[in-house]
Amino acid sequence: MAVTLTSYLFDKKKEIGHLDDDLIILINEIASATKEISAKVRKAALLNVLGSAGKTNVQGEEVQKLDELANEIILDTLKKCGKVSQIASEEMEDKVVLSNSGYAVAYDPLDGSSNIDVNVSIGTIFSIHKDNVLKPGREQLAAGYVIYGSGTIMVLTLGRGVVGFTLDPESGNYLLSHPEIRLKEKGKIYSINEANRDKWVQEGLRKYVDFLKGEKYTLRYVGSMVADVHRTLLKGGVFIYPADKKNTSGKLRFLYEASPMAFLIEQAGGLSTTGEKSILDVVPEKLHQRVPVIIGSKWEVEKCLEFLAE
Ligand code: AHM
Ligand code: MG
Repeated sequence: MAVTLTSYLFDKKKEIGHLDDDLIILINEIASATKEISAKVRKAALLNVLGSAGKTNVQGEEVQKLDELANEIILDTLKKCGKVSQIASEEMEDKVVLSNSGYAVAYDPLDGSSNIDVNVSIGTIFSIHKDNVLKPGREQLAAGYVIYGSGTIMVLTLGRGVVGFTLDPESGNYLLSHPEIRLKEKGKIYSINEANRDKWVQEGLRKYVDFLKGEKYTLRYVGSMVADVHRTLLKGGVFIYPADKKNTSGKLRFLYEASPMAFLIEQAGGLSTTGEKSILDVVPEKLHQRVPVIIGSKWEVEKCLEFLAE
């Protein structure tokens, strides 16, 4: 019999101390919101929601109509579910404070926006803390993403390994399809926007990428973090968004991109680093702060650190 997300969560309650009924309800509510987003993504070209919303977000990036729609679906769900203290979103300048205690959720409603209009994989990323969103990644109680690819898959960690659920279009349920996601110790793929090579601040990074080429690695770069991390989790290798001359702390945001993805990668047996320390040890000061990201298989991340230290 297929295991639904809900039955999986109730089953894990005995093992995982912090997994209480409220957290289970919250994760289920987030899952429901992503089902709605998945349906909109699949029909986007018919709903007239493709293209730009005609404005820029707090980071100065162009907002897509579907970004806005996805943000509203999740925001509405979180506000109504009664379990949430704080909400932070890539699409909102300030956090929403609902109460002093409860679960704090940071999310990127639709990551990889530039891929929306061309029907390439995009995703929703979420991170759950106790009470306050502005906390180090290591204190996350749960984190995950939903990839809207050829199928819709939710990948989740509760701090005890990583599992995946595939949305069954017939029953409308997320069903356990990846009971244990473990990263390979070493892969064959590197994933970085190499067009920025001349702008990278560290010479060691250029040498590292050249080294991987010499080792016969292949390059895969979707430009949707969710898709690039999903592939890295399942096939191994390394995903990097480094600091460059334009983005001096990299491009990816800590709270709802780097921190949840680093938690998933480390929980699957991989490593994460900013180049200086584990991404999970960064203490965030600002809601939308950015951080360099190097995540993936242990061998590649350790090798990268060796090159950066030279
Ligand atoms: P977004 O949140 O505005 O979609 O931007 C984040 C995305 C990531 O999904 C992806 O890894 C990165 O931007 C790609 O950036 P670039 O086009 O500079 O390579
Ligand atoms: Mg994003």
